[in-house]
Amino acid sequence: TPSDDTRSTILVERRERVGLITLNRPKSLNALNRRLAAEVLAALHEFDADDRIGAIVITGSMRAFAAGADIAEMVDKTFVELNADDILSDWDQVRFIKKPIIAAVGGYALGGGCELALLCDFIVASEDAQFGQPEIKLGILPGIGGSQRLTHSAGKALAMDLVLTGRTIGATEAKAAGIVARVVPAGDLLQTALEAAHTIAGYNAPAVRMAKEAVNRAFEASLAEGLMHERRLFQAAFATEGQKEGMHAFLAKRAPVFRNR
Ligand code: CO8
Repeated sequence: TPSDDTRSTILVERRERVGLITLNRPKSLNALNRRLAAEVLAALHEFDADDRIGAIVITGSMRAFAAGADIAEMVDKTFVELNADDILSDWDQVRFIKKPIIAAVGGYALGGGCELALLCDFIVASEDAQFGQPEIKLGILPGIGGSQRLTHSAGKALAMDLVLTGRTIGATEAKAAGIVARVVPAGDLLQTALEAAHTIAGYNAPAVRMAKEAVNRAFEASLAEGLMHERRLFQAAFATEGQKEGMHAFLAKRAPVFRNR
């Protein structure tokens, strides 16, 4: 809840069955520092463990989703420090969140900000959103998955272009490239993301988890393995109450009522 808050870099709210995380370091355009990473991850874990929450939205401000890792925090780091006290691998935990996470991206999503959006399950962008991996301009390269996830979602050509030139692209180009699921006017951004999250949160929760897991397998497994995984998950869905409810409701021409577990 917003009031339980010793948090200083994010706002955390519950909107019915949706958990909303708002990145809130406006003075640095939501630059991702250690504290913000810890707070976002803690909020994600809290929502993931809470039966009252069915889906999660991460957003920033109208001006910036996040302008990247906090350059001021990183500037004096050495290889040994980064290697030993790994500020990058904190973000790996996002992968283990079972509930769907939607990124609602307005304004800048650069460097680590673009990578955080790519770590989410899908991106809803406002028309003025800008995506890029400008790390090369700072003498470095993407560090929390950009070179990999961008290549998976957009293909090698655009991934190389963005990572090597550091140029940014707008929401329309990002959508055409498969990075973004939906583009909406800036004023509709949060509402659209929340509505998608509400829709997801109303479905059979075990099936939602399985569906997310199944799509994610496509990134890590061969086609044969991914298909086998999907088949087993499909069969497993028939062990859930929600499958009986969903199908009986359809046949009885009534709306299904899913229990949220
Ligand atoms: N880190 C720290 N501070 C930042 C960052 C950042 N990434 N981005 C912006 N700020 C600060 C600015 O320094 C400025 O502060 P101040 O008001 O005190 O001078 C304030 O935010 C506002 O920024 P600008 O005045 O620059 O605003 P503009 O509208 O002129 O420009 C830009 C906006 C284009 C977004 C510009 O701020 C910019 O280029 N920012 C840096 C973008 C960038 O290079 N991002 C990549 C960072 S490296 C990275 O992300 C590595 C990822 C892998 C590791 C992830 C681990 C968490």
